[in-house]
Amino acid sequence: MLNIVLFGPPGAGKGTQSQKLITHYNLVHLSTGDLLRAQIAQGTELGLTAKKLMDEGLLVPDEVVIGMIGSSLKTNPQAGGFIFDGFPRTVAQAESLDRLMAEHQTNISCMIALEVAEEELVTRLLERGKTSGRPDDQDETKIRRRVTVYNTETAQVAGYYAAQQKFHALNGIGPIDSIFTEICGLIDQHQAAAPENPAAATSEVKA
Ligand code: B4P
Repeated sequence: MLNIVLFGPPGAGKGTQSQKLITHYNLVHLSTGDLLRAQIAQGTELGLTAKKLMDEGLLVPDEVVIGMIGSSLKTNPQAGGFIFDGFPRTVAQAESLDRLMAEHQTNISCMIALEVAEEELVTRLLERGKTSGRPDDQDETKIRRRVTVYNTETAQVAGYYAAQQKFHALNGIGPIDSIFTEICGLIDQHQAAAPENPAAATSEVKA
């Protein structure tokens, strides 16, 4: 089973690349941002609480997003694999994801991080804000707060996967298709080196 964590600051291209990866590898896309926005659209109590935090560029509590991911895993028992987009964003979320994966007799294959400088992130998100209708994309102060939250609360999640030899970083600046090709190259190397693959004994993943 192929389970990818796509990682990076807001606007790095996680959602954009996820759309291409789910088609290419036949994966189920689990974006906590999309799940939260669906709750907001339905006007649920959870959505109302999340909206206040999201509009300010702050993280939603761990138990909320962990619960949503747990439910989504249960509702997709036939999935050949998952792409986690925007999750985990804290070490507590990463630990919970490992537990959830173990309950489903699987594990995280690798994390792929897209690296993009702050000024480019701000430019991209303000541009998206012209059409997305997302309040968190329309105000530069809030965008910069999201980047700060990423740097202070989320970036350390990379170390969690690095300790498991599952972390890979890529330059997220450049044509979307070129970045996609690079991500696929990393995933394909990982699959070739996976223990369940008979060719693994002679394959090695280059970080
Ligand atoms: P998300 O929905 O995850 O939003 P995001 O970080 O902005 O990423 P997104 O995937 O939408 O954008 P992308 O980089 O693809 O989170 C929103 C909020 O929800 C968070 O702030 C938080 O409040 C809450 N939340 C979500 N998950 C949570 C969790 N696990 N724990 C706690 N809280 C959580 O793309 C951005 C733009 O860049 C697009 O317009 C795209 O066209 C453009 N772009 C992409 N690649 C490009 C490239 N190579 N060149 C030029 N432009 C590019």
